[in-house]
Amino acid sequence: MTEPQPTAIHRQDYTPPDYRIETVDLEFDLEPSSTRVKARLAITAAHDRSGGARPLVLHGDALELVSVALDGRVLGAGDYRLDDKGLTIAAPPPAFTLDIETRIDPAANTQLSGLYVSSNVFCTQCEAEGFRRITYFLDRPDVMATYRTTIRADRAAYPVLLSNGNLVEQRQVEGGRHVAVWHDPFPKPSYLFALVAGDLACNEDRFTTRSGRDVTLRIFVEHGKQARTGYAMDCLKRAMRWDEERFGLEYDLDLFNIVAVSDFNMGAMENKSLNVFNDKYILADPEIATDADYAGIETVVAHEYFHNWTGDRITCRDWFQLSLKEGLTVFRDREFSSDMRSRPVKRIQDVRSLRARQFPEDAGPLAHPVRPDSYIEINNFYTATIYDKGAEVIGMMQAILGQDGFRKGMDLYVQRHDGQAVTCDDFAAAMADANGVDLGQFKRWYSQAGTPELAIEGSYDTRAGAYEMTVTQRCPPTPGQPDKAPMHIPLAMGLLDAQGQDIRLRLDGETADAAAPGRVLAVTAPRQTFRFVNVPQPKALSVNRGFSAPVNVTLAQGGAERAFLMAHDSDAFARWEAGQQFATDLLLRRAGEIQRGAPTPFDPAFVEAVGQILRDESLEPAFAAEAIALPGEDYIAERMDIVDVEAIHSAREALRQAIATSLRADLERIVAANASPGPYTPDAAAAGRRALRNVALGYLAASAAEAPGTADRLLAAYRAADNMTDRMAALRLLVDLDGPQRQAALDDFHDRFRDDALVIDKWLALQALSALPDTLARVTALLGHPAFALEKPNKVRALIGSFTAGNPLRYHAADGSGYAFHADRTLALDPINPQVAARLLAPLGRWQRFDAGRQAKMKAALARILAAPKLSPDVYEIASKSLA
Ligand code: B3K
Ligand code: ZN
Repeated sequence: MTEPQPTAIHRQDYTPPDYRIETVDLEFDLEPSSTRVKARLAITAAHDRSGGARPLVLHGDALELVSVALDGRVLGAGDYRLDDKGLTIAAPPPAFTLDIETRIDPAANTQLSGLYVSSNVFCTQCEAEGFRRITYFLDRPDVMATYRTTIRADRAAYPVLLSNGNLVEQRQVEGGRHVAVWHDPFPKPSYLFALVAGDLACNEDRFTTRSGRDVTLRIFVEHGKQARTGYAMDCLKRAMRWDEERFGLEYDLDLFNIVAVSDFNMGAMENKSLNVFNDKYILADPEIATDADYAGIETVVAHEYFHNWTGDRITCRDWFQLSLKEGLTVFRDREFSSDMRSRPVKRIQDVRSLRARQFPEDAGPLAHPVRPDSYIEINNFYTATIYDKGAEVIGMMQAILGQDGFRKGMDLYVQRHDGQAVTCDDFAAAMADANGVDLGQFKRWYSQAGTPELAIEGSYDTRAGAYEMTVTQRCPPTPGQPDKAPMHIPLAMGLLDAQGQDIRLRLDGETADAAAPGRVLAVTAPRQTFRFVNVPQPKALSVNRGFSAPVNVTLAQGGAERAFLMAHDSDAFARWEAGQQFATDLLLRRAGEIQRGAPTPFDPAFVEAVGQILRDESLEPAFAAEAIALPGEDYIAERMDIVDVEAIHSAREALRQAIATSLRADLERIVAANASPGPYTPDAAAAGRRALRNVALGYLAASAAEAPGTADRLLAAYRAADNMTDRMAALRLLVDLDGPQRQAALDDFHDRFRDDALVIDKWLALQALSALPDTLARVTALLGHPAFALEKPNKVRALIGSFTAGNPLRYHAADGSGYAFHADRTLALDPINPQVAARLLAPLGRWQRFDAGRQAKMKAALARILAAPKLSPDVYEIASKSLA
């Protein structure tokens, strides 16, 4: 590389800002290719000036400076310094007004950070550091100001003009333009600023808060899409009510706006009172959205709304504290979805995703603590660790303190810190102080990266009637952290008797009234033995119930014990987990046998246990669907010493076939019994029946080789579907089967939805996920399809992301073609949208997990990326850390 390499920023170097900005007055004159922004900032020195004034260093990126004036005096070139990082005034007075005028080019902003244009709509994305691409500013979250925003734009092209807070004034002006003035009374950091201008349709509703505030709710979308906003609106109202009931948190303005746009770097953004969303998380109707899409909308709408308190009213002091708002808000949206749907099923799905995304991150070169110590590009740290492990950490606090204790801690947190920018330590202190507990050791969850490993052994002493469980904890080394101190791990567990009932457990030394059918143990030492007394002969040990801690557990358990837990554990999560671990044992064993060329039959006890689930009518269908679904190829890969994608795929296919062959009648009965009873409804119960039916259909399709009619059957299911869930389920199975039926369905799907960008994303993704050997060739051809564009993040994620992150079998082709494709796409995308390019890069960094041949090819792909001139800091950081 010829350019200087980007440098890292360290948490320990944090210093409070030298200047405060009290008020911000913004004036936008909107033109797609030349927008003028006037900013008037009221600035005061925050430092002791006895040693003299300190320089004011304002951030700026890709700005054209038109003028700058201090207390009304226009500054000359000698009065300030301008470089590619910002604008510096050497020694300003203690209190002054700064007027800055900049010019920007939103139409050319393909990074989608700052102010940009998406399908003729002006919109902003300022988190983390996009505001500096609008004007020069102290663009850091601990600088909180009140904003007044004036927007001037062509009235015909941009009839809707929105910003944060309340609309103060709207009027027409000369030249066919109009003006809107917004004022946000709540001080906020610049990353929560938002502006939207466009020709948008609106769905309006109302919500009355529990103290009687009448709030207008509006969801703005492209014209013609209003009918698809009903579900999101319903979710919003339910989320508003839920936050009042569960946490006593009420909405604080008279207006709450949501705008959905088609080009967005992520899911959505919680700007104060003006949330901006990716279309994907707003638009739904049964024709275009799957049950998973509906669930995603519910979660994301709630998540962004919940940020109003955990993020906006109380924000982060610096970006190292990102999980303060993200982990907590994910925890809150999970609790909400659990209350709206089935709690165990939600837990299962969250754990699946934690294991698929966060555990690998924590075990690879990009591992970082929930509160990171350094970063090069903060946008690279919107990770599964910050979000999902962060939410696990909050969930463990609730497990330790109980729901009431947790609520007390939340109340104290809000009471202490409303209107402030604070740290993860402040949050933990509120929890500890409200409950009079010491969370000192627990806080290592914030500072230590890596997934702890628990080795558990249990033994029963018949004569003494005692059960001893010994737990050894170890946290593997991660980059920069070779040695770890022991963690405080809340471990929920129980013992089942031969009837499958929970045995009441009390620890040696506890009084009899401490006995309870399940316990949450505090695992705190490197090695610890828990001795339970007065225990009758147990039949099975159940650990980490409810996934009480995000750890990997090693527990030697035979198939019979796992099958017993699958059938009897009182904790639904643990029943599911027993099945997953049983299947994992079988799949790892079969993968090894495939490598040695000598497969042996699967343990019939597993297939029988699956059959029992299919026949158990007391189970909720959504749970049964999860319980019979095998662990994903990624999860099995994580458990292998050297990943063998082909052996894993073959082993998994073989187990699917074994289940299909043995349980055909049960599976057929499930498919028939759960056929859609009437018009589609997105509720959890109906979605659960569809899920169960479609998993069963998937097993039946696994035996395609034996049952030649499979492709016809799937095509018929595709055609008969009256909703997107069933249509996609059939098509997902069909894309793995080469033949005319596959093409007929794909063509039909494309023709039916060709004008619907969101649905075409599904069409792109399905083809990228196909197990067929020519998938990469098809994906490469689709890059040239008119439906694809590198400028559109949803398209990139659908086609490229689905292939690189969702299709291990074809991505890891032994010839390295998948890796070369990935490097090529990264290099093409980086100059357009570095955030998205960097986000997609993680799979290449997992090279340590593969055989020597693949390792060499993956490293070569990374090296080729790193050698490119003008690499963004985003891609540089991920690629260089991946190679380290
Ligand atoms: N806070 C935003 C994410 C911003 C990502 C910036 N690269 C959405 C959310 O977590 O709610
Ligand atoms: Zn968030």
